[in-house]
Amino acid sequence: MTLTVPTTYKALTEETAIALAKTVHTFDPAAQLTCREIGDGNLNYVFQIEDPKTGKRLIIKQALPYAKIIGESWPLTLKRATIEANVLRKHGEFVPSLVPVVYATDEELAITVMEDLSHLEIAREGLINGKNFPRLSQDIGEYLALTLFHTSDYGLHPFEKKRLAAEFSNPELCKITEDLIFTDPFFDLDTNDYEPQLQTAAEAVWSDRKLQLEVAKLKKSFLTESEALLHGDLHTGSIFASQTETKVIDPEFGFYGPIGFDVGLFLANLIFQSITREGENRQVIVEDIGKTWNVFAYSFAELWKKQSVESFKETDGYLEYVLGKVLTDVAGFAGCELIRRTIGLAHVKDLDSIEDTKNRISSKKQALKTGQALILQRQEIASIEDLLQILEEARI
Ligand code: SR1
Ligand code: MG
Repeated sequence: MTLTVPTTYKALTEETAIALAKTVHTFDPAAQLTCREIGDGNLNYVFQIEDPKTGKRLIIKQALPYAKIIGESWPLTLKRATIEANVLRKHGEFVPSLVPVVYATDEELAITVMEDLSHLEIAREGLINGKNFPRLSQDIGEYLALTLFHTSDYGLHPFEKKRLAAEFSNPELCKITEDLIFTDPFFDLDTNDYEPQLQTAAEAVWSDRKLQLEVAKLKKSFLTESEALLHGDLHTGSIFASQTETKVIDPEFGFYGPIGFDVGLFLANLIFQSITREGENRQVIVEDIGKTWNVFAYSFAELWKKQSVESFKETDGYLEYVLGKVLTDVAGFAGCELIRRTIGLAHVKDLDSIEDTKNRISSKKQALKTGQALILQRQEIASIEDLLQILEEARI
């Protein structure tokens, strides 16, 4: 695929990032600003600018015209920078304390200037190091309920909802998800990446006809259900956290999709932790999984009762039907995320960083087994306890 990069686009350097920061923020004009490139994601550059005298900082994030994880052979639209900034702004209307402030954007340079969050740490890193974040499940449960309800037909006039769905059309980034989460890991393709010890387990995924049919159905939901403005890539690497704060970053995959997708991706990334931990430490994560769902479902139901614009909102059983469908989807989407992060192109450090080979392979096999079980048994899940039971039964 060829891509037209605007002639004015130029990749920032640390020097040009500083010059840019001076034009958009109120640093002292005489300040000797410093700059570090701190991006560790798959796609973008992230520059942190600081005035060492005052400690004042900001972030300039720049999209590259290709995927950093692969290189220039994988062109990628720069429009994702605008999508990301606009999702942050839209979600910020409903959860201002849970997303960074966007100070400025430049569409042609594909940059977003935003609040620095380096007093927090990436949740995935902390969790891998055995930390717990007491606010994480409460905050993410609320983030999910508020952002998803208020951008859906349950909370918006249909004209505004359809206007937003058009504004947040994000075909190129959705295609990555369609391929990397819903297609490639379920076929024997070169894009997949796994250790030789997982060959038999990977072949079992590729030859399971029932699993393929269920994944096809989940992919169809992702392709066709324009329910709410999703974050689109809500894993624990997209969340900054501390003991007292949570901030969701990086919604460049944002688009109108099925509500269960964001919830499912987040829960899957907690499930990786439930696989790698033991004893009490594991129990904390299991409780976080349950609490995230319960906070989400309770907050969504309260919003529905108090603010829904849907004519059928008081029809007996309708809210329960909607939340029941979301929970079924959550299990399925979480299952796909568990499988793709284990044998697909983009992995998670939670599993890859396990040094002991036997332990790492066994954890990866458990992730595959859990993913398959969640996808195949999702129609039987009537409560979060049922989902947690599936995690227990898949333990190796
Ligand atoms: C080529 S991008 C690979 C993965 O990184 C992003 O964070 C998304 O999860 C995507 O699937
Ligand atoms: Mg990201």
